[in-house]
Amino acid sequence: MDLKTKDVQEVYSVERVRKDFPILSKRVHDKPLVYLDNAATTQKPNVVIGALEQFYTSENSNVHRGVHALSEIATQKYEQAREFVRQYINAASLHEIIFTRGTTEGINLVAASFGRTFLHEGDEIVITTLEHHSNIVPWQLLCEEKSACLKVVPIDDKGDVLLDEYEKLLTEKTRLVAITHVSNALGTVNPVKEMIEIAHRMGIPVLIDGAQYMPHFRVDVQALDADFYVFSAHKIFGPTGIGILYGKERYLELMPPYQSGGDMIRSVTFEKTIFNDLPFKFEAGTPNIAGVIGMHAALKYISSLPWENIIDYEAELLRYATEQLQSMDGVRILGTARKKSGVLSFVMDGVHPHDIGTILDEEGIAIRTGHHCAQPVMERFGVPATARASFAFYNTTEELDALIRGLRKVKEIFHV
Ligand code: C6P
Repeated sequence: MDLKTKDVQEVYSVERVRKDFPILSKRVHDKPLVYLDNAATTQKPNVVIGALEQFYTSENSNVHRGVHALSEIATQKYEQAREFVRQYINAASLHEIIFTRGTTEGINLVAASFGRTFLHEGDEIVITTLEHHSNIVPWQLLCEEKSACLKVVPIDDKGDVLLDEYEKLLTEKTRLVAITHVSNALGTVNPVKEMIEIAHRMGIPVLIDGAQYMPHFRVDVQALDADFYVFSAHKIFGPTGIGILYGKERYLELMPPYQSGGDMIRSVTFEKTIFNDLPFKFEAGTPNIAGVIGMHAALKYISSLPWENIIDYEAELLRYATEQLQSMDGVRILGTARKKSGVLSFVMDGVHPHDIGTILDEEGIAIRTGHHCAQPVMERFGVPATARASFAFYNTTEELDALIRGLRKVKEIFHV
């Protein structure tokens, strides 16, 4: 079955793009792999695999430490990657780009450093029901430590945040708002620009969890006016174990180091340590150099793609899959927000999501089943788990047809 938007297909050739990802031609259980678990992690193009190999075969060395040739190359590549990230997200300064292990570490860094400095007894942090555990637990622990209060913005039955309630929750005691840009469990795209504006009117800084937004859209942190923005390279076709914390310089300057050790210092004596400048103050120890270089290759790759067409193409994939699922008896989609991206979460009457996942796996189809590290979302919808198909720009309608055939098989096996 073809996509309806022929124009999109003409400008954007999914078949050409698929050739860049070697794993996509793999067979699983002797069936062509249909990879629909992109919200968990994305596949890697040849250029990323090649960049990692090149680094380890001919450039491997530590950064910021040596005067020898290899160390200079590694340092140069590492810092060039930082500049590429800066441009990609349109940050004002290189001082605002911190390499982390990923989204989770970025949030933990802000909770530990900004949170411990600026949160006091009786203060409040505001999050939403849609958050991934990574954007709940660090704030919960911080609030416990500081005798502060975590407030949660409710969502409606479609999975949209209730903006009126959000506004009501903000008070003079709110020290930070931390919200996801896109929900990993439902696919809701939050109106974060509006939410940031509302918080800023009261002088409250905002952290955005961009983990699930970055694979589907381009972000401009200055246009958003986000105070902190975090994401992971592995969800944007780069390696695991590396990610970005963007923070406005004026906040990062006021924040103490998160971890301490090598590279984050200017001088150390047993009496006193003087910290290094930004961004190095937040990068203690030997970093994930290969990861940074791999992430750079991934960002270069995706920035060469026709984004306007990709956004339309992915919207078509989601529309098509939604329509197919809606027409299946006994299947309920969770998350029908005004604006959605990349994710289709569903339950099937009489079948546990894990059984759906196992039967689809036998057909070579990879989806995720479970609570998706978003248990409060599951609770809101009264289910313990869902089956979740999540898309990337390399997926095709043929793959969605395979998913639907697989689900019909599930229904046959379970007689539902
Ligand atoms: N969600 C999923 O299957 P890390 O693990 O640090 O790269 O990302 C954590 C994270 C934070 N926020 C959101 C919105 C996320 O979706 C994730 C990761 C994956 O949905 C793995 S649990």
